[in-house]
Amino acid sequence: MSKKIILDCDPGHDDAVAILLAVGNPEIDLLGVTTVGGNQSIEKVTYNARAVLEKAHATNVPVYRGAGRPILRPAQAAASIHGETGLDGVELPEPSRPLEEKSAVQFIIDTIMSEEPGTVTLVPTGPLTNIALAARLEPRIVERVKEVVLMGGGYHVGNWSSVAEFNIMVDPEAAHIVFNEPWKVTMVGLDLTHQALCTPEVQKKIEGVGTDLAQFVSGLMDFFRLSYSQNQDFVDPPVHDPCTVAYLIDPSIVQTRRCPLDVELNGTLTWGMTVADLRGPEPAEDECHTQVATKLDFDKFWALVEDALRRIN
Ligand SMILES: [Ca+2]
Repeated sequence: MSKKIILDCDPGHDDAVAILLAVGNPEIDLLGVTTVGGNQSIEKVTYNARAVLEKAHATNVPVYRGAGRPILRPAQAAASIHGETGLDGVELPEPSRPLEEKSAVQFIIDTIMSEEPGTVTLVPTGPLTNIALAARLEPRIVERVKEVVLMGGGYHVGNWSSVAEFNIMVDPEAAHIVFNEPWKVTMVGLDLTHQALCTPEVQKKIEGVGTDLAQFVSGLMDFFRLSYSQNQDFVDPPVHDPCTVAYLIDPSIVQTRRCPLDVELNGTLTWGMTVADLRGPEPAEDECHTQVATKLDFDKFWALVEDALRRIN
């Protein structure tokens, strides 16, 4: 049985790969893509989401526009990593399917409330604004959702400050809401995603798929490599967001550890830091609803991405 997901994203080079993995893998039933202001403005990332789906011939997937700014704080974009368009480095096709009228938050609520309880997974790969607003507007989604598997945070590292990761730092209040609701939350943070490096060998395999789409992904990776080497001191770029989808397709690809998890809102140096309590033995499932991703199976992960690209067309 395929897994129903809503991908809540801010494309974004790695968000684009997450979309393609969700579209191309038969285990995933992508109910919709919702967008949130993050890597770039809400207008730009929404256009990008539609264009990536167009590129993947997935015009059956609806796109809903979400929050353009965080709950309390001013918006900030990641142009240093994703460029002025949010998807610099490639040419995007004109989306043929119109944007949906309904808001992203309403779509998330309506979908979870109308599908069978325990069947829809939320996969946020941008700031958590939409997810937090949905939980506040319709609290019943918290017990109806299957789980939340998010890209964000890190238990040992940051990237937007020394201790905070971009998605969480942009809207820490939203992250606070998401971590503190009693649904099952898996944080796929930087500790994990920094293992998902697009090495030249990986990129060659992607190009070996031999399609226009594979070339498109390679173009994204060229730009991502350049921006990560210039701004984050990486040789190869970490492709964060598809790690969430890979975990849902095959949990053996991503090892996890249950632990209490929260976000710092008030620290003068540490706001936006995700705080994982890793002391003591791993708590039992009924005692702890949050977990962090720890170790990636690199080969299996990239094989899944390659396989998804082969299946599209
Ligand atoms: Ca993202």
